[in-house]
Amino acid sequence: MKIIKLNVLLVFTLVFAIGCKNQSEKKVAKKSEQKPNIVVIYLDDLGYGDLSSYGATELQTPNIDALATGGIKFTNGYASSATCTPSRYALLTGMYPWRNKKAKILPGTAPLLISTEQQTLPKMLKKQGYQTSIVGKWHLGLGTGIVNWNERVSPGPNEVGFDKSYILAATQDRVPTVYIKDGNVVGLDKNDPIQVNYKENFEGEPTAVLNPEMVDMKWHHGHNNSIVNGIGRIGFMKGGESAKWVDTDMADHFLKKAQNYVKTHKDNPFFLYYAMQQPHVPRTPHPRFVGKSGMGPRGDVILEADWMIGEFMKTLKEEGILENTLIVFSSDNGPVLNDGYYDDAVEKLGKHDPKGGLRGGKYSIFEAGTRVPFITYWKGKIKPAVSDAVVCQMDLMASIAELVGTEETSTDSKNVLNAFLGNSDKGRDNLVIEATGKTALRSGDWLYIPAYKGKNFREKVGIEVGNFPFEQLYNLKEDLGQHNNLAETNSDKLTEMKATFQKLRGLDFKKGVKEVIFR
Ligand code: NG6
Ligand code: CA
Repeated sequence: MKIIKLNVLLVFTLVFAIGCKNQSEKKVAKKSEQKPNIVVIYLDDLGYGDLSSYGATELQTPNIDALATGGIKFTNGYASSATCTPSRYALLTGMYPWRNKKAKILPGTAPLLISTEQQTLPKMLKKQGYQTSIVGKWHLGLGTGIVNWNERVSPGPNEVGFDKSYILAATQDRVPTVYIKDGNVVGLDKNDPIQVNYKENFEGEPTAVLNPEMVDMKWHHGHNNSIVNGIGRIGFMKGGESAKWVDTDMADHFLKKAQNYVKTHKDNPFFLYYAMQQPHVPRTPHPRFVGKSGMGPRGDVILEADWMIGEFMKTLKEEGILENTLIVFSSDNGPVLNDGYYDDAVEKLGKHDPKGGLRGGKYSIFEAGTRVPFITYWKGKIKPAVSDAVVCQMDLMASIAELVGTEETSTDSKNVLNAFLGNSDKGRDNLVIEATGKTALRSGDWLYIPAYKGKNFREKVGIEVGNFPFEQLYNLKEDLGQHNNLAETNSDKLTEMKATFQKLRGLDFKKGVKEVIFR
């Protein structure tokens, strides 16, 4: 009798356990179904005023505008920095780049900047069951120091959280000018190995400075080392002929990779970091976009990028996942016209204002360096609005963590998910922005820039970088163009801002910090 009772109990427990397991499996399946795909579309050097949705009248960018008018268009959206590498570092790690001294514009031979131990956005998402991928520009270093480009290059994106990677190593103007898939150079002929050097040329190899007759796009400053496809580059490269990219095909090439990724991963939640190369130099529009903007190659590649994004959006729609995908659109730093090549960007600019009324540009601690177009779009989920909330790309980590249900984030990243989804106008209270190693504080409507050594006007690129031997204080709400320095007249605000800045930067100014000078 006892034995029978026990058996009944056992069967009961078993049935109950199986039932529970099925239920919990169902729950997991349902939960993962609900997890949205996340796509970050990141442009390179696109300015605050370069889109028609951000006030441009001389350029029409209908596809990006559709994201801006169908989502949240941020008017106070920031890259962490006024150059590429530090901004990308902050975006992917959720950490201020000025905490890492090596987070500066990197050569193509630099070692990986992100530690393989570090928290990253793709790592966090991977843990939550996401498939993760990067297509496009990397510029965060590869390998550990000396890279052999003819073997698998590691560590790289795949070692810091990306399941898949299809990248250009540094920038379009830097060698090696090849695509790298999951660490391997694409299309490499082992009998024609690649060698890369940033210090000296390889014997007998032409350069843009010595062989101007071989160059189609004249260099203005820098960009006079190895010649690839008639364009002088930064750095020297030998071999790898069959692997060299075609510059004018790059946008189509990356688009195809991004589309294929979506098509093959649509059944499970994915994270795609689609890092486009436009409108960084060298600006090489595909022939079908040449002359389309009337503004020369810079305008043409912005139209090209806009078209690519339209095609990419069509793919999300056709694959039936548009309503389950959060799209974040932004740029890594502000605009520059002449960044080292004669390409008519200055001459054909006309009435267009890439800065959109801001002061400065790429490399600048003034607003145009870091304030960039910033859009979140999620069809059916985000109600269209314009938001003045101060948000930074660094905040994607904490905000997306909240969205996918984890607390594993990074210290500098702020959870502004409600602002990203349009449920709140509240962004961050404070943000330290950075430009070529110099930092400043945005707090509320105010911007404080310490006194800095060095010249304000960088002649070669024609940009005011913001260095003055005195402190600057601006009320951005009343003075977006930063024309009216209130440091002398509003000493209370100045003192308050300085105190916050010192606290956030963790610097003891009394000990004498070389870069930052107080009166
Ligand atoms: C600079 C390059 C510039 C651009 C920049 C990186 C020269 C003279 N200038 O050093 O052309 O490549 O680095 O841009 O070489 S970024 O957007 O990737 O930060
Ligand atoms: Ca850039």
